[in-house]
Amino acid sequence: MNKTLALVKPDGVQRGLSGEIISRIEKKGLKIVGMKMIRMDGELAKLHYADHVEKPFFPTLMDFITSGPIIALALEGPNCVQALRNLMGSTNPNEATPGSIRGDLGLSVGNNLIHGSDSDESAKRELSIFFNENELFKYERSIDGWIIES
Ligand code: DAT
Ligand code: MG
Repeated sequence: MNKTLALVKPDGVQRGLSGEIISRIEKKGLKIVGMKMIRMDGELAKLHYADHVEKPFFPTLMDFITSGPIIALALEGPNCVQALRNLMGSTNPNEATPGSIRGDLGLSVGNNLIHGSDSDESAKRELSIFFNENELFKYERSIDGWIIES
């Protein structure tokens, strides 16, 4: 089963929205197979956002993402990369549809509450930054048959 990485960003933690965000992920049916609270440092931020290091907004992004603790989640489920991206909504909360996390809870692109990997390839790379193999759990949920078509 494919995996993806979600981060509740510092604004989500500070605003007391971690539970709301994680709840939406759980209600969708995605399985949490790893979870930890950490504070990213500059080195981790550069590694995680390697594709954005040259972008004009990178210094702001770096300050923001290292400004407080985040919650990292390893998620599993069929098409979980796309499923999470759909739950998140567009990068800019002003363009994200109502019903999505960013569309319902955010107002600015720099404070958009949640990260989600954008492809299976980035998910693999990003998960390996935040989790060791022994921090990822393999377990069955008895409700899986009601969520996942066999
Ligand atoms: P996403 O988080 O939807 O995958 P991204 O990978 O393009 O979006 O960008 C990473 C983060 O950088 C994004 O969540 C918020 C910030 N960001 C992106 N574009 C921005 C912009 N034009 N101005 C300010 N911050 C931006
Ligand atoms: Mg991205």
